[in-house]
Amino acid sequence: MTESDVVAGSEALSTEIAALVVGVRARQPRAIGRAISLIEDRRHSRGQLIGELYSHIGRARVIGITGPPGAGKSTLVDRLTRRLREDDETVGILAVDPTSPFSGGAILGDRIRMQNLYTDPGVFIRSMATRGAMGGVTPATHDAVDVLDAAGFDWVLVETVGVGQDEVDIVRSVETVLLVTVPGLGDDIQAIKAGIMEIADVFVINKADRDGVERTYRDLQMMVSMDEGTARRPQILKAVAVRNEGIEEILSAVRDHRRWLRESGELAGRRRRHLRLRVENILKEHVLAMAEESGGLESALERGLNALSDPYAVADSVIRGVLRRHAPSAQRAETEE
Ligand SMILES: Nc1nc2c(ncn2[C@@H]2O[C@H](COP(=O)(O)OP(=O)(O)OP(=O)(O)O)[C@@H](O)[C@H]2O)c(=O)[nH]1
Ligand SMILES: [Mg+2]
Repeated sequence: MTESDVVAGSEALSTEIAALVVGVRARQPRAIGRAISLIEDRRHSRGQLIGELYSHIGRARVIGITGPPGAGKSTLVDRLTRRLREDDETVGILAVDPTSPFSGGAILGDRIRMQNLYTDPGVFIRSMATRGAMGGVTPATHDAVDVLDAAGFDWVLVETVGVGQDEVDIVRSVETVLLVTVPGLGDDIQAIKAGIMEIADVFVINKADRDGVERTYRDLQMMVSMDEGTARRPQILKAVAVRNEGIEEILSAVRDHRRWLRESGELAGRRRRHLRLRVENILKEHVLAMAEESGGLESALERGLNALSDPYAVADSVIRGVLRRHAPSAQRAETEE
């Protein structure tokens, strides 16, 4: 991102973006893919793209599928998608792997598992690679969900691996969070508890063909009943994704949850929290870009390293630099002092 990118918010809609918008709205896979690439590359025009698409979003049911590595998330996504396709519902899928910089293998695995779906025009599948930079993968995922929503997919399924803060932030943008776990992961439940537990709307114990299902079920039930903080006690379901068992129940739990969100008024609160998170992320990214471009971040850091400034003074001087460049009135006030 360059400085002119940062300040050129109001420039005319480029022909490239205009064409992408038309393509996305027509649900053309190539246009959708290019739109998501533009978002991933963090091109400044992504703001324009989202701006153009924004009046068309809000129709898709956005479901997050998260949980430990290998729990069967992709298999579940595949089976849920097949079931939805039987009812002619269209599905956009985002597989996000923010934790591993080497997600190529996992993505390949997903491709093989979901092979048949790749040729179905009612399904779009996209893996989103990791981004190390601050404000990286989370805003990109939110934007990509918007693209799929605006493309008119009835459902958007977002798969994320792991239980870190990135995942929590990603799945916060969805309507319903499915937390997939497997039998016998005693310690795992502790990990889940620490991280993502409070945002799970439905628990799925997958691989219920394995030993220890009942134990895990009881553990989860106990954990859920002890949590006073949640507005609604999450449902706990069992599934054997490879045998297509429990899929119907999961979809029905998702529909129940969606109904509750609307009837309880919880949806409005979630939307507000989500918007705040998203805007905060964009702000951080923009302010940092401005600091690098016009606030003299690097030279201010140099002074900090030479012990001439403390970190607060470095940050202050960077902010003053940004203001001098971007807000003429602030500059005037400062010179008048
Ligand atoms: N026994 C059994 N195996 C399953 C079940 N569901 C999935 N698997 C297997 O578990 C393995 C991992 O499945 P994935 O769907 O790739 O799991 P994932 O959670 O998407 O994995 P990552 O994306 O790598 O975190 C595969 O070999 C699946 O065939 C199930 O219900 N029972
Ligand atoms: Mg997977």
